[in-house]
Amino acid sequence: MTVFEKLLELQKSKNTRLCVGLDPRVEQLPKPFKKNLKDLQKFLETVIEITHPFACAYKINFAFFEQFGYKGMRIIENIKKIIPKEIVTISDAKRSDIGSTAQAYAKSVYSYFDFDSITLNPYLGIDSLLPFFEYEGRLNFVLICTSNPGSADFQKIKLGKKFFFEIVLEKLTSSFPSETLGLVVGATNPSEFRIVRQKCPQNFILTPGIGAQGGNLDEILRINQNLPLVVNVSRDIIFASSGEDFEKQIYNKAKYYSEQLRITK
Ligand code: OMP
Repeated sequence: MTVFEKLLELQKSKNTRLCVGLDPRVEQLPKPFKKNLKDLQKFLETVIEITHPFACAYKINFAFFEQFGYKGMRIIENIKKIIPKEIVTISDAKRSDIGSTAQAYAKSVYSYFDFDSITLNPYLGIDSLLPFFEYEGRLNFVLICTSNPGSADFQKIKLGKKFFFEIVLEKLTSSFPSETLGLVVGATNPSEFRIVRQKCPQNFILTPGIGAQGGNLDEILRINQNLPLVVNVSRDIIFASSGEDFEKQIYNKAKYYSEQLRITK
């Protein structure tokens, strides 16, 4: 079964499009935890235990682990093992490089860590992405229009009547089958989301930017209807509370978003 199929089936059976983002900050761990790496792992184990019934995917952002060197990378390995096998795992590593280096990056994420999916940066060109697409059945999420203000600097430059990101999108869709090509579009960009959705009704879109970044979920759901979508929420779920009640608040937030992201109401 491809990751595309795995994600679609799980979304149907759990009736949700929620991806929980595991972006831990040691300094923000809730009160019962000490501000060290051992407790950071314990915290993530608790988050997974509480949220897994509500999620179709987990997105692990490597930055929050890499900053601690090999000790952080070991936490990725440890928490990856406790994520239930049926749930899709996305490594948010935003990789790409010249072909031979990209091969090593792809081997790390798909062979060593054995993630289902990865986030990729397209700006080095198609050859920088190819090694990831050579791993059969995986779903590669390529950045199209990101949620940060700087997405205007390059992605939204107009070339004639088109945005630069539309030209990138056209090149990507003519290079890779839709079952292997996921697209990242920030929820803070509803009008750009509409353009991408019109051009690519078949591809999975991964949408971050809900919660802490203020994206409008209702608008994204209206634009998307029932086309393949997975919506990431990180801080607003995992750091729902800094106090003793953190477990209850994480549960409430995960349940809330899971229900908002039902496929059938
Ligand atoms: P919260 O704002 O805490 O929900 O986290 C958002 C997560 O999505 C972080 O891991 C970001 O690095 C990631 N992200 C964006 O916020 N915007 C983007 O355009 C793309 C991503 C991503 O590729 O996941």
